[in-house]
Amino acid sequence: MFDKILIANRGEIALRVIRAAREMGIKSVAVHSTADADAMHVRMADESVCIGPAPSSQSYLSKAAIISACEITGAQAVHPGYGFLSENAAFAQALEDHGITFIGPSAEHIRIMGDKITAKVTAKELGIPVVPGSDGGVPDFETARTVAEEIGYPVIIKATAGGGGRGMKVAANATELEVAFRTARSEAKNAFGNDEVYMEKYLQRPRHIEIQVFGDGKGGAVHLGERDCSLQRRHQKVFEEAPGPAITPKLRSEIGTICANAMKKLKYGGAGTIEFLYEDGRFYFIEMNTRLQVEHPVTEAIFGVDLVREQIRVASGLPLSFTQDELEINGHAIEVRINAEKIPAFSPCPGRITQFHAPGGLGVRMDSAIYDGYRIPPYYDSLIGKLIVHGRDRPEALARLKRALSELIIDGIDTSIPLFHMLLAEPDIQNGEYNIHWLEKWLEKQFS
Ligand code: MV4
Repeated sequence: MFDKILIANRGEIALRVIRAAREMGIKSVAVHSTADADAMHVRMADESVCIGPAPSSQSYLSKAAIISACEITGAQAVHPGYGFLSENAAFAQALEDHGITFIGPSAEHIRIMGDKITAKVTAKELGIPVVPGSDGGVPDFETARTVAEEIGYPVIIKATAGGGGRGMKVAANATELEVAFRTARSEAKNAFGNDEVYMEKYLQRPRHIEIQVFGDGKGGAVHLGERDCSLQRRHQKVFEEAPGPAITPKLRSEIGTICANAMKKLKYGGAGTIEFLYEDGRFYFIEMNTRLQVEHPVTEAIFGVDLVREQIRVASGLPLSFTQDELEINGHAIEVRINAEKIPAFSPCPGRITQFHAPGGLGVRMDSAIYDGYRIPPYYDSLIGKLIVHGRDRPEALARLKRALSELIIDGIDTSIPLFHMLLAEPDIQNGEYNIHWLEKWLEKQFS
């Protein structure tokens, strides 16, 4: 096992990793930009190194600065958190070249899943159900029309190099297809410097369901059920829950087994998330994330496992500390993302927090790096905390969330907290009846 690890991240996820390390008797090294000298992750780590100026391109994204920080401090491994360098194959490779362990999957697995077409082809070969569509890139409009006639309208055109929903176009018929195809290509070229696009059958009212997987890197793998992350605004998740309200034990076991078996065949190592669209009882693979996700705590709550601890164990060559048979779902968990944003425009709202009080009590977890008097720097993501509640069932989790939100005080800045009070009053949310379009439609109704 490692003696010391470096956390190449900031904010709540840096604290999350430091906590797991400390419980395992591992020393932690924080890295920070000049703008984060007073950040909580710097105070909580055993050691810290300043790695550059405020812009992340010169600090949290600087591979050379992070590798130097490892060498200065003697850190044997790096946990990348999420975002920043967490899915950067070149970073994983550079660490390996310097004899430092990347706490995550192999550079090769990151690379495969980072390319949307390769990921989809690989998923299909591994037995994962995928959305019907083109097998690879669509080079011209004639091909696009042939594919569309095969799979049937509506179709969606996606940029191979896209992500986070950017560069997608929907076409309902052949007339729309011509415009959609040409627009998608030119937008992809402009946005990503790569005009390759592919096509899929457009699913009209799916849920976003993602399966948590974990591999030991040696051919062993398990799944930890699903999270329903359908409540999104502009491809930013807002509210996540596990188990998914629409997923039965039979569906979970079927798709979970498929995913775990696929990870065994790949010899995947570490935490991963396989994203699906789910509609009318069927799952359709869309992409795989080769990192720990923001919403991992809802899975931790219902399974009672520490996913970061498992990541560190597997990276050091130890086996997972549980088998599939030992994993059992206990109750229901919900996470809401607390952002420093002004509703309804969702405009970032950095500034000084004059007062902070975290909620507590049974089944309440607040992961945040803010404190009284903390000044949120304007350079980074607007996520300032996550409130996670766990109850014996979904109604109890909802009641607990409402209660915990009523205790939470964040003064001095605008946050997304009022949005959650409103959401919890909605019958569709109380009944778990929502899909990927619900939130944007609701926001339209509320605020226009
Ligand atoms: C789709 C889709 C419908 N049909 N693919 C958006 C982000 C990217 N990861 C995949 N996305 C979608 N792909 C097919 N074939 C609808 C979306 C989509 C979406 C997916 C998940 C969560 C929120 C979404 C919001 C709009 C569109």
